[in-house]
Formats: sequence, C-alpha cells, structure tokens
Amino acid sequence: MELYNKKFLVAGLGMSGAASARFLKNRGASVTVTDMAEEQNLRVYAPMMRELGISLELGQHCIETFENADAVVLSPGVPHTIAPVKAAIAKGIPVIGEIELAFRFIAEPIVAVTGTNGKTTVTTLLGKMLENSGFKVFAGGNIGNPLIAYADSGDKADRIVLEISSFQLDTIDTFRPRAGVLLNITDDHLDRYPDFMAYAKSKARIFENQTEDDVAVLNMADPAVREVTQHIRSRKAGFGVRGEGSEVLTSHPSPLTSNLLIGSHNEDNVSAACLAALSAGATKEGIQSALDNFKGLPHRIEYVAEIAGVRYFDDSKGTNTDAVIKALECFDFPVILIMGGRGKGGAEGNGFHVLKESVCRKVKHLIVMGETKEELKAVLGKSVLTTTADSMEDAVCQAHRAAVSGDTVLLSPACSSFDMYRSYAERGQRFCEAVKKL
Ligand code: UMA
Repeated sequence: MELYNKKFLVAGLGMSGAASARFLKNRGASVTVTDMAEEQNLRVYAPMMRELGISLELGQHCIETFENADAVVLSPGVPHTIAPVKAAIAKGIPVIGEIELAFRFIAEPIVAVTGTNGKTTVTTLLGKMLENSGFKVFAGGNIGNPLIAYADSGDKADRIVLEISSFQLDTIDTFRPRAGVLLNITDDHLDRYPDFMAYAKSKARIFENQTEDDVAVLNMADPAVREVTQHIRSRKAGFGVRGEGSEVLTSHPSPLTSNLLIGSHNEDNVSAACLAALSAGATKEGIQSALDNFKGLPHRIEYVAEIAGVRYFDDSKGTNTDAVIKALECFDFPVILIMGGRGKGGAEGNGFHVLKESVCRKVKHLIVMGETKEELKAVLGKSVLTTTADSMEDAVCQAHRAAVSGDTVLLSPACSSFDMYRSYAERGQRFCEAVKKL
C-alpha cells in the first residue's frame, strides 16, 4: 500500500487513531485526524498530533473531509455505517481499519482470537504459552495495545497474538491470521449491529481470507459458531462438544490442565489457547508452564478479599449477560450480585431476561445501579430481592449488610461502565477500594 504523499484521514482520536496517524505520518503520508469530540476532551492526543504536524478536525466529521481523502482509516469505535464513511465508500475511496492497515505492513505469523467472552484471557494465556516455548511474542489488538504501534516500532517478534473485536473485523479487507480462534458468540454490542446474525457474521470474518493452509480453532459446542463457520476454507480444530463434520486437527490436549482458572468457561478458554498454541508451534512444556503460572486477569472473576467469612469477587469485565451467567456458574448459592451500568442492547432493550434462570438459582440479593437499574429491576426484581444503589460504595455497603458468613459478593455488571466510569478497570478498582474500606 502506497503511503508516501498520500492524503490519509484517520477517524477517531483514541489509542488506535493516534497510533495509526503517527504510523502514517512517519511514512511520509499527509495526515488529518477527525474526531467528534471537542479539543477539551482530547487533551492527551490532540497536542501530540499537532506536534507531529498532523491536521485536526475536531467536534465533527465533515463529509467533504472524508470525500477528499485518498484513503480513510477507521478507529474501532467509529461505526463503518455513519454517513461520512458511506459517502467515502460511494466515491470508491478505500476505507479500512487500523488492523487492516497494520496487517499490510507485517509479515510475521499472526494468531488472532475473537469471540464475545474470554478473548483477553485466551490472548494473554496464548501469548505466555508461546513465550514459554521460546518465541518472542507481541500480544496486542483490542487488549489495549494497537497492532499499528507494533508495525510502527520496527520490532520483530516471532509470533503475533491478537485479540480482535467485531468492530475491528468490520473494517478488514485482506487480514489473514495463520490461526484464528472463535471462542463463542452471544448477545453483545446490539447497539451497533442490526441483529444477532449481523454481529455473528462479523465475528466469522476472522476466517474470511484463510485458506486450507490456515487453522480455525472453533468452539463446536456453540451453535452460532458452528453456523457461521460452516463454509470456511480453513482447517478446523474443534473444542467443546465435537460438532458434526468438523475436521479435528488435534484432539483435546487432555494432559494439559490448569488448576488456577475456575469455571467451565475457563476449561474452554484453556482448550482454545492450547489448540492455537500448538498450531503456532508451541511446545507441550511451554504450554504447561504457562498454565501452571496463569492466575487469570484483573477484573475477570478476580478474588478481592474475605471479610467475616464473606468472599468478594470483581468481575467488572463481565459487560454482557453471558459473562454474568458464566460468572454465576463458578459459585455456589448464595451470591449477592451487583449489576448495572450502560446498556448495550438495541431498541428492544438489553435482553436481561436471559439472566432470570441463573439469578433465581444462585442469587439471594440483587443490587442494581447505573443507567440500566430500572430495567434490571423491572426484569429481575420479581425473581429475587432487588435493591438499588447510587454509587459503588453504596452497593458494596448494601452487599456487606446483606451478607452472612459463607456468602459470595460478586460485581458482574452485564453492562459497560461508561455511564459512571472511564473504563471497566476503573469501575473494578472502585469496587475493590470500597471492599477494602469495609
Ligand atoms: N469517535 C468519533 N466518532 C464516532 C465514534 C467515536 O470520533 O463516531 C471518537 C471518540 O470521540 C474518541 C475516539 O473515537 O475520541 C475513540 O476511539 P475508539 O472508540 O476506537 O477507542 P480507542 O481508544 O482507539 O480504543 C480502541 C478500542 N476501542 C473500541 O473498540 C471501542 C479498544 O478496545 C482497543 O483496546 C484499542 O482501540 C486498541 O486497539 C476497547 C473496547 O472497549 C478495550 N473494545 C470493545 C470490547 O472489548 O467490547 C470492542
């Protein structure tokens, strides 16, 4: 792809956009960045861009700016369906995402992981497995370390391990990982997709450019995964229940086990990581040593403290209903559950009804907060004693009062954090701080 003297427009000035703009500028492109936010909300990246000689269009996305570019690079948070993007596409201007741009400048073998839940766990674990097998690894992508920053750095890894979101897959063109992993597909981000199938198909694009030489690691117990990968060309390596017609490349590496990751969903995560690691050349010793040392991720069903016989767990990263169901499965009754935040459902609501069965079975007291508290109360309030909280501190105090020795208090919001916090990590930290104050 020709960059020198070409007019590039980068849409979105977050982590991904800033890194893309810098990469392009360093290679002699003329770069403009556009962001809907005003300057005062872009205090980190706007001055950095100016210093690099990059033009800024802030507070708006002008159609003409898109139409005048030679190519457009979209940040994952900018939907590819907005009017200025459609206008550029209609004029034949290439519109790609940051992952696609980076891919065109990277020759190293890539293993990419997608799915609704477990992506970060599997990406991190897989990276460790390959590292412990003697490879130099770059682990990045949606995990919070843009691939384009790696391409810009001039570093050379032996293997690249990527967490890839559906937003990033929406804007690929030639992206082709040597191994792709699809962990599961359940409702999420329905505020950005017309329906579940559109979201599921977007996930399956991870295999779109693969051939028989590449590997697809698939959760064969997941009907949506099976459906959207029926016709892919890749060699299939299945985990979970073996689906009909799947060519199992490697059987479940049963001698490889983890004692540190709890819950059946983590058995799937371990299987997926093992299969992907083996396909990328990891050794059995490297895989086992990674499993022996991996204690899970922060804010992912993370143990916080035990106070008066009550155990507190932080699952702030549980931002959809499926994650909450899986988290509840890790615990015996009785759980005091803290939920709520910004919904990610479409016009028909956030689909909280799917939680009813698990909540009835496991939860003795539900505490709801954030923008979705009324909806949560309306949907789940008849199944379980439900109270509302104004803040994390209030929620944790209520949980503390309701708990007796032997209970578990779990923060697993089923929602994003952006109504009250900057990120799920900040929300999780607030929870931990409130618990420590008890
Ligand atoms: N913006 C616009 N126009 C729009 C929408 C947004 O200009 O129409 C602007 C915002 O004002 C903001 C900027 O875009 O200034 C933010 O861009 P972004 O949302 O793409 O965020 P980045 O900071 O670039 O982070 C992105 C990923 N964010 C999203 O996909 C929403 C990060 O994933 C990723 O770690 C990072 O790139 C590096 O690759 C985060 C995430 O929440 C963790 N991902 C979702 C998830 O995991 O569920 C998909």
